[in-house]
Amino acid sequence: MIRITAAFAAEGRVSRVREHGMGHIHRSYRVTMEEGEEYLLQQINTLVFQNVPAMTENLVKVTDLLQRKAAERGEDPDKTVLSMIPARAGGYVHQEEDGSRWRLFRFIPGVSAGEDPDNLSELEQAGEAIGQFLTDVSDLPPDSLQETIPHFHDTPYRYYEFRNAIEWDSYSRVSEVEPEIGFILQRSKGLSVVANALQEGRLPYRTAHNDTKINNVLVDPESGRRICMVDLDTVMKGSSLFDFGDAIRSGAAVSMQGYRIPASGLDLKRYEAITGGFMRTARHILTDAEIEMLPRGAWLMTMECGIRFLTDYLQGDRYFRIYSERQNLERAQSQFMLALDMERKHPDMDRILKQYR
Ligand code: GN1
Ligand code: MG
Repeated sequence: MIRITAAFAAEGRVSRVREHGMGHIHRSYRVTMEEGEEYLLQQINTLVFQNVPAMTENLVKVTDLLQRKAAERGEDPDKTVLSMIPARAGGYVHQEEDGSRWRLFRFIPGVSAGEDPDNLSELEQAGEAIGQFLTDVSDLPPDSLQETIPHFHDTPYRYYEFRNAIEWDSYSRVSEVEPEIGFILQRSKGLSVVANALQEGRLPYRTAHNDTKINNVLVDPESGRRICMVDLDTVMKGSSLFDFGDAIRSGAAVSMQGYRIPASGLDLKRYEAITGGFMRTARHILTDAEIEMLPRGAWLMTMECGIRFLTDYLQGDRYFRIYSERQNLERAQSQFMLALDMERKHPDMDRILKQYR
């Protein structure tokens, strides 16, 4: 790690390296220099992000814009916007002899939101951060960014991949997951409602973050205020429904006891906190149709995520990093229970949203 860090234009000598975070995709390390400067060293998962140049170009565009926006607001961009440190050999990506590819960010001190899910004001801050992000990047036309992961939130396509995984059954796991498969098949029509609305122009495409898991929001541990969004690799053409939806999926869920399988439910207080924050910073850019469909976005992101976990389980856990054998199945089960609870609570979700229009 010391040698790899030296491939970048970072000042000083490394004094400490620690593994950082629990992301499912890249491997990240927090690097502390003798003088106290800190960086985030990241090994890019090139199985997931196959077009590293496109991903890097997007990142440059997005971080440049965010830095400008932060400066306009009178913030110190170094403290509130992710920025990459150039590689000494040129560009922003360093390739090792073994083919692994690395990049270095300035480290932004802060903690991930959602660690204490009962902290409603923190969830509200996270909602605000996501809405602010969407507003900031609305200056970038959706087609000005490249597609870093094809079909990322193309739910009908995710469903098609899931059907293929059942067909192949390469790991003989299909018979074990019949109830989960049935749950998805029953809901297959609903999976294309948002995709159709986008295609037919009833919902606008926007530049979106697309991976707004609540722990991708950084907050200041002292003041509790939002700092920024991290994990910007999937910033590209998307929809406000995806960003709102994934925040609710990940930040408003509460784990439920007493089931045979891992189960989550929707906590309406957490939902309200995130919704209130999000609407405060995003309302003015959203169309009526978008606002109306936000709760459906939450359900859709939950179903889609469950389908992706289950597909990965059927395909032998190639995508999401696992720490135990059935973890992707358990992750999927928990998403489906959450989606089911959202179906029950849909009227409440609508009612709460209306208060913030
Ligand atoms: C992945 O890396 P992480 O954990 O922030 C995934 C998201 C999923 C999430 C589920 C690029 O995000 O789409 O919603 O796991 N990111 C990518 O936990 O696939
Ligand atoms: Mg992450």
